[in-house]
Amino acid sequence: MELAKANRARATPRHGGRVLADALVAQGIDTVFEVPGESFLDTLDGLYDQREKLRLVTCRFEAGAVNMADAYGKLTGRPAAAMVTRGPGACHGAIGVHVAYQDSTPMLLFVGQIPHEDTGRDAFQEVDYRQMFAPLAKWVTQIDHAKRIPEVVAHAVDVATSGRPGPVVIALSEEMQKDQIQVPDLARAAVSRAFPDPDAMMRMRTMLAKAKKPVAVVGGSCWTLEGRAALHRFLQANNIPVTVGFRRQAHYDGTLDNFAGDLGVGSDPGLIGKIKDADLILAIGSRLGDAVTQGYTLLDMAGSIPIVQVLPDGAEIGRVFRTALGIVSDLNTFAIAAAGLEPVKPAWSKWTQELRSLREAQRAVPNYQGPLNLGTVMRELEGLLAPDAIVTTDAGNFAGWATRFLNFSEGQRYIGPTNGAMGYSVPAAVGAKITFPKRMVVSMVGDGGFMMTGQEIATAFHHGVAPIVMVFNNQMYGTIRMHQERSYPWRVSGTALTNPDFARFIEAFNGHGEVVSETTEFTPAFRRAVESGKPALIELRVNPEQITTRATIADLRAGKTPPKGTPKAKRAPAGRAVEPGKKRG
Ligand SMILES: Cc1ncc(C[n+]2csc(CCOP(=O)(O)OP(=O)(O)O)c2C)c(N)n1
Ligand SMILES: [Mg+2]
Repeated sequence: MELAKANRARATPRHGGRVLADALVAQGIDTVFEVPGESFLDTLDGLYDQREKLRLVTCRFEAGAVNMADAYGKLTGRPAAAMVTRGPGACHGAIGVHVAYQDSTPMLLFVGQIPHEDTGRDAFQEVDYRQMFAPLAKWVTQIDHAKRIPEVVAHAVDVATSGRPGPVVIALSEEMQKDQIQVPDLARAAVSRAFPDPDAMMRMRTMLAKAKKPVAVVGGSCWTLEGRAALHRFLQANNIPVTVGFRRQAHYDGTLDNFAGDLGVGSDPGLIGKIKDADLILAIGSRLGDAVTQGYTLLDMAGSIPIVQVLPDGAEIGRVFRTALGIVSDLNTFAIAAAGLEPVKPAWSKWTQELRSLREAQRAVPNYQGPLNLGTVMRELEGLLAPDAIVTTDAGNFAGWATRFLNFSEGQRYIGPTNGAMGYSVPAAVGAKITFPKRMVVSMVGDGGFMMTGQEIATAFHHGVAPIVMVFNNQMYGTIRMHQERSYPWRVSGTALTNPDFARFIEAFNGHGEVVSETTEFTPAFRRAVESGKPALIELRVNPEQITTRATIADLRAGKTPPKGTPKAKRAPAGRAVEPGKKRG
């Protein structure tokens, strides 16, 4: 109604930039993350007029801006917009499009484009975005005529949020943003959510009733509060052991008795072994990708363990592993329908207990070498996180500490790049905190990942929000060092790092810095970080020898002979002794 009135009352033409800003508002977008460029001055001007309704977040790096938009999409299930300039801006931002694509996050990315009349001249910063983003985005388009703006933006939102959600890239020809036109705004389409076929739901129930060892694998995006609650009701009522997919850790309440842990990188080998004994897999929202299925080996492709796979896009069902039953549905409506089914009489309580006890055994903290026990730190963090805390993660071995030792409870969220992109965590935390300023937001990141996009902490200061960043500093690209030691033991090549003083880095912004070298220092440091009310950084001085939660560098080298020419001093298995990096002080 309001829109119709505004359309009738609008007597004067608007420039394309303003039409775009109005179209975003009309489609329910409320946040734009951007790094400016002269290619979209008119759009920035349009956003100025809509500043009451559109929060404009000025970022420091396009990858950061797009990752912030991804975090917004992951946490709300709705798309945010990101805006970057042509050529270089689009290239920097591309990583975030890849994350959103692989992670099924709804998002709109606007790219300023060169003047249309110069197309094909290799003009300044010219790129053909339809080609560049073709394999990265769900849809790529370009607006060359301002009168098409409302239509394209409306369709872009529909594409980004329907079926398997994903990113849409929209290039904006420079001159059409300046055109003065009269065009009505378009309302949001009222599209109902796809419901599961009731017959398929009954078939699933029958399969479940026959099973003796079912396992659920929960993943996917755009879960609502209602959908999550229904999912928990269904899985609890049937006492089904629940695993979560890679970087989807908080999709299920880890404190419940049927939570069995995560399937991903660095997961419990005991749990992975047990999945092979299952006689029914309920893949709810999980694409059963290579991280979850341990490089497509966990299940066999012919489907000897029957798989029920629930996804919003039928084309994704059974993509690698043949399914016994595919259910095309919005995940939330599926969960609501599943919760409405009469529970079967589960005959597998021992099986559920067995899997749960594996999880509990994994959470028992070993006596790790060195003064800082990260297992204990994670267990303590569990008690320090607010009930509605949001934890963001990066790619890297450090991430294994949280997934192994920390149980997330129902109100908490955990987001990270399932596509394994480093540099995600800090911008995601800034984006999360801007989206939910009242919630505690904690970023976990390695020293490698932090130095990729840690400067986005400046955006937190600029917008007055205070996330807490935990930097796991092992002075190396630890994950790659791990692979290196497995394939080429003792030959450390291209993986050692020299770092700044991280605490002083954040203090340079007038933020709060902490250094934690010993286990007992962590809890007070975290509390001080929270109490400071400022963006905070806690550097965790990690023992580089402890390369994963389960292995030391010495373990990786065990049984192997040092290659000829390895100096005597380096033959010793200790990571600290061999790492050429500086002594930490
Ligand atoms: C953008 C990007 N570049 C490179 C890689 C390859 N890679 C995966 S993990 C990793 C090392 C991560 O180092 P760090 O952040 O310090 O975490 P750690 O593994 O040491 O805990 C690298 C280089 C990647 N996944 N993403
Ligand atoms: Mg590292």
